[in-house]
Amino acid sequence: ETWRMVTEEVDGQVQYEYAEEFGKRINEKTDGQITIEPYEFGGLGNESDQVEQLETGAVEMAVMSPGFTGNMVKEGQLFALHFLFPDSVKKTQEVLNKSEALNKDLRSKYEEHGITPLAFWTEGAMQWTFNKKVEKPADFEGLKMRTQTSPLILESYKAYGADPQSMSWGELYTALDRGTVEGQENPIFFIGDASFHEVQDYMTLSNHNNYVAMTTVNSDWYDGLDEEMQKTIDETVQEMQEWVYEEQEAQNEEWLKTIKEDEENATEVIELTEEQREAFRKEAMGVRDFYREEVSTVDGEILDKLEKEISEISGEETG
Ligand code: 6CS
Repeated sequence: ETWRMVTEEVDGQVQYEYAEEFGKRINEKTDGQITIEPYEFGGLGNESDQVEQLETGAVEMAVMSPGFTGNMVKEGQLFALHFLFPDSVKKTQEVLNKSEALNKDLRSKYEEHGITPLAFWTEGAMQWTFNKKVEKPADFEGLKMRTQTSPLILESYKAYGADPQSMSWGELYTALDRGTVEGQENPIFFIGDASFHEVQDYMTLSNHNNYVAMTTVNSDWYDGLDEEMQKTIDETVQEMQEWVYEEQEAQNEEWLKTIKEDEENATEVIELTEEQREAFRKEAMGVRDFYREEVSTVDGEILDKLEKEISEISGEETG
């Protein structure tokens, strides 16, 4: 039997490597009964098409970013909130592993749409790239910023005065090159592997958020599997949490060096000081009220619970 697993990234990048490793493990554990066919980004359309494919059962499994599901599962947009998770990527992963708000409450919100997230994991801290120097919120004024499709992500950039627009990453290199957009956010490995730094002059190390991805399955398909098979999947998903943490860490470290050393496509790397980050944090706080009050159907309870869990794990104030 073959299960299809669609990803939003290409060969070598974290999500695709994840799908390959996951498939290898499932194949071994089932003595070759199950083969997982990973799909690179683009093979089955763009990120939003892939959400639909999982929802309808056209594919069994997917690695999916909540940033493309915001129009469907409103609550899932909490991942768009800047400075919510701990500054430490390691602690963020701990929250993602342990949080009941995410693994139980948010999961059931996704299940209302036929999608079951089995795990949440980070692909690393997100950074910004631009065609100009950006070090303070005022530098965002009128800046054309590319984002994923979740409305709250756009809202987060409007809070800095930017002019955000959503698009698939498949169109992003060309859009940056032509100046259709002037900046974007992503973890460092992705900035490097997708060559965005070639068409951007500045990279601001802001650590304003973590990139979170989900291992998801079509709910009806998963519920129809026998218990033993569900257990095999669940166990493997759990094992993979540690594996993918190390994979993203290695890729992010390696790419930071490569980008800094790339003289042909020189990128000025600016590391924000804590004081500079504080100025962004201040502007970003209002977006939490917007999430609680204005994003329809959101009652704010999941975010309240998550904020408590975050401060328990990190010992840090989340604002
Ligand atoms: O920027 C994006 O939309 C893409 N970034 C990552 C890290 N993975 C896939 C996603 O589509």
